[in-house]
Amino acid sequence: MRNKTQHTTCIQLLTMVVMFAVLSCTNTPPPTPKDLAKENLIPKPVSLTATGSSFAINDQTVIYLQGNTAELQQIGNYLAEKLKPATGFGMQVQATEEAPASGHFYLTLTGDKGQYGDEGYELSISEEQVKLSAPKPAGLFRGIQTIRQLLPAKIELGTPQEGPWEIATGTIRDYPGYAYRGAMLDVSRHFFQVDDVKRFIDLIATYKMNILHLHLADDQGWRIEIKSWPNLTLHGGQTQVGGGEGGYYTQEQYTDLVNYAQERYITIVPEIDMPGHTNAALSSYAELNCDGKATKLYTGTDVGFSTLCTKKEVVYVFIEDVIRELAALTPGPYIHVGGDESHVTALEDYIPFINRVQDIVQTHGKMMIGWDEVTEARLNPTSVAQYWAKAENAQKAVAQGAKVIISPAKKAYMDMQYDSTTQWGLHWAGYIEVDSGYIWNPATLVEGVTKENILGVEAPLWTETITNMEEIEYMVFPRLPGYAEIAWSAGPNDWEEYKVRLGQQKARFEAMDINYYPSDLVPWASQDTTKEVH
Ligand code: TNX
Repeated sequence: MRNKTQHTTCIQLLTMVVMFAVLSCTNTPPPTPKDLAKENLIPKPVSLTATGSSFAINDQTVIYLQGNTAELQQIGNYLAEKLKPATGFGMQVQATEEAPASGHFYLTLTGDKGQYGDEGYELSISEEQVKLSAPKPAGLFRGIQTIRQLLPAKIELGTPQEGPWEIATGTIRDYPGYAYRGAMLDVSRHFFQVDDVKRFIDLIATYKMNILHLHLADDQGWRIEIKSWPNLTLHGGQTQVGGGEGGYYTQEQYTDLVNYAQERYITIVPEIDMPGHTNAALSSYAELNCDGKATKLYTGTDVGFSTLCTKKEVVYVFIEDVIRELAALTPGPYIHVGGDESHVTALEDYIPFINRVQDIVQTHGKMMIGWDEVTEARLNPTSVAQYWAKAENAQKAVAQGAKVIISPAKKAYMDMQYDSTTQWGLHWAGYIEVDSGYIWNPATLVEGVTKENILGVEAPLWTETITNMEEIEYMVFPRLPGYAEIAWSAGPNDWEEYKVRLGQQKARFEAMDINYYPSDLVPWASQDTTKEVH
């Protein structure tokens, strides 16, 4: 009897020793208490519940994928590439049939759309696992942006940093309020190289935008190669505002951009502005002019002086060729035909012109988008008007059964200066400080144009005064996260609450090397605040 008790005590002791050894070997500190509800996410998610603890990424953490498709693999790799540089961890990506053991990421496709739609996701974080599930791959991609923002800002740096790499526990359920959430970049007034456009794509992807509208042709330059009309780029692409050397994208380069965007679940909407804003084309091909004479290249910033000769058949041959080639390069559903500020096109010529162009776009299997002036014509219900200036044009679109993209110059034009001291930009629509850019609601902006009529929100950056990436970033940040939130969250928005979250982005902007405007209206947090529960 005595012997047996001794034996039991011995085993107990041994077990304790082994357990202690195992614990000290794996050296796992207890999870840090953290409050998911205190995280500063932009855009703000639809719902969030916090459970008070944390998940820690370590050098053993794997990104498991439920399923083995190339698309899932690519999304897993994207997450790994975001986490590897700063953590210095291997971040392996692996397909798996069953739920993984403790300590890992788990990305799953649920199939059933439910409330989540094409881009929604559920992120459920426990001490054991970060599980990201979505009906569609795009939802996983959006959810990854949330994961990035739940990690310390230094996760965005390109070299290994000290951990810990902890994520607060709880559940986030999230999906967008508007289907179309975009930014526009004018590459005509000043040309920007492929790498700059890629960075722009990465920046907008961070805030869950899904559209990049490229303004590819205007008076100052034609920027996309059209093989059947080669002079458009050879001649019409060779300068820009101020007389610099301009440039253009070959079809190959453009396809590279389209693919780069697509991998980030961003659709490129290409715009060829017409019948006005066409001097680069009119200078490249004499026959597009009513007088048959090619114009000179233009490097100024006036608008509204040029027009295609709408009465000439060759103009429609030209448009047919351009749209055909552009449609072939465009997996997305839209082609933007401009249509704005055609001040030297008579209205009786403008209307049949737009009607005919709309038919050409449709013949090539695409839906037409035009600036709000196109509502003068007969819009088909699949066409979309982009409201920038005239409220009654947005109402006309709705009356014709067409949808509206909301891009009010007074609120959403990122080329508008913040205030009178801003070095770049214009102010014809007013100054747009960071608060003013955020305090508005697309669904109540124009009487009679409600959420059901609105496809989404887009913030354009015109580049008459913008010449390089640093200047682009200064005009875009910090306003863009606000536009992204307006489009994603689609609810009533509260500047006092938002400005705190925006201020917390400072460390992230800096880690991403973004040249942002440090507005006095934003309470910039001097460093990543610790979100630990005390
Ligand atoms: C108006 S917005 C324009 C552009 C200019 C912009 C400058 C629109 C449809 N047309 O041509 O670049 O103002 O802010």
